[in-house]
Amino acid sequence: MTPPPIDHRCASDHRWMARALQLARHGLWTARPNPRVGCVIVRDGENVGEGWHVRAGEAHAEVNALNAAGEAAAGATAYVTLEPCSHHGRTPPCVDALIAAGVSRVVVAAADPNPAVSGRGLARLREAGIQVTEGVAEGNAVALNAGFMRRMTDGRPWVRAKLAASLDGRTAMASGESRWITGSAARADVHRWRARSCAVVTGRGTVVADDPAMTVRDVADPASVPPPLRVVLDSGLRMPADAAMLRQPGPVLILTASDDARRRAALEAAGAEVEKLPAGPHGLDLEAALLALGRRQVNEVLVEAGPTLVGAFVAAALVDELILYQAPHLMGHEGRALLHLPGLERMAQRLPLRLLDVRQLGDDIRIVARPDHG
Ligand code: AOF
Ligand code: ZN
Repeated sequence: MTPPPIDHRCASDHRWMARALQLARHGLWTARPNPRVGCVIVRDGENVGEGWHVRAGEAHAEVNALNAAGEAAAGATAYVTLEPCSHHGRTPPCVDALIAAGVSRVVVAAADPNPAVSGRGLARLREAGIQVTEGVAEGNAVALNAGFMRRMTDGRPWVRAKLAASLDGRTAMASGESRWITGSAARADVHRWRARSCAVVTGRGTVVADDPAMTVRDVADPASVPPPLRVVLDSGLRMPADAAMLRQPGPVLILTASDDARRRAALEAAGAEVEKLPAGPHGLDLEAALLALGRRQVNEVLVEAGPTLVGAFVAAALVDELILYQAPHLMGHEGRALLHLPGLERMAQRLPLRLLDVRQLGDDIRIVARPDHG
């Protein structure tokens, strides 16, 4: 059978969009809560200007690329990883900039689900006589902004849960000791997941047991990373006001179901913000907690908590991705189990996972898996 003929324009569209996606990834840690977006301006088969969205409040990817291209943008094709915006946000609409620059074609990877844009960007370009091609490398562009897409469509963030265990699935010895299970490469990797997250979530139990800082430290240039919101789920508002988290730079939010005004005042005096939410059957309503984070423009969440809280997130089908580090040790049957998932007895009740990525980091293994919510 002869293979189908190569569509050269289609092949070069994919090549340029791959470059635009590569540029978008430069904003991985800094563009939040905005999406990561990249743009390349191509004229006569040549890259005449490129850019990406660096920080919320600053110029969008298209404007940076158009500025780099200057006059060369006239008659060119713009490759953009997200539908160009049509609204006045913190910056003017990118569609106006593309039209004013005289580009003749715009190739877009993913539509922008932001209700302020949502198809109007593409419509405005077409009305201006610009040729528009959609959906080139769409899956990659959506994956890069899974959190932004989820927040815009469902009002809640994309949730990752990080777990670290021995090869036999234990997270602490019978004595309670748990430092350190994984090695330095795996622990640095956690800081990279934190750096891309708008919020890092833990529970009051972990604050009391480990007194973590939950900051982004172990990356190349930590000062350039906007500090993620550190969130403590604390239904009874019993978090100690002298917790290490409260002495580190960056905002801390405590989500609680308690009305205790005295504790609230003490935590606020220590620098935390406190928000009251409805209670669920076992403490805080986790879905309400995620919606509260969505209202605060949180795209991606990294949950770093103990087996009870992470188990509750998993059991409620609120986890989108598990990041599991496993160290080459056996900690024995008396150690603490990875997740508290009550009520699982029969094989039919197992929670299926789909493995997305398995690799070795230092001496440890990292597994990225997605619960199969069916
Ligand atoms: C684009 N190109 O590079 C980005 C876009 O407040 P603003 O002005 O920064 O607008 C933010 C919204 O613009 C954001 O919610 C999303 O819909 C879109 N982001 N659009 O054309 C970009 N970052
Ligand atoms: Zn824009």
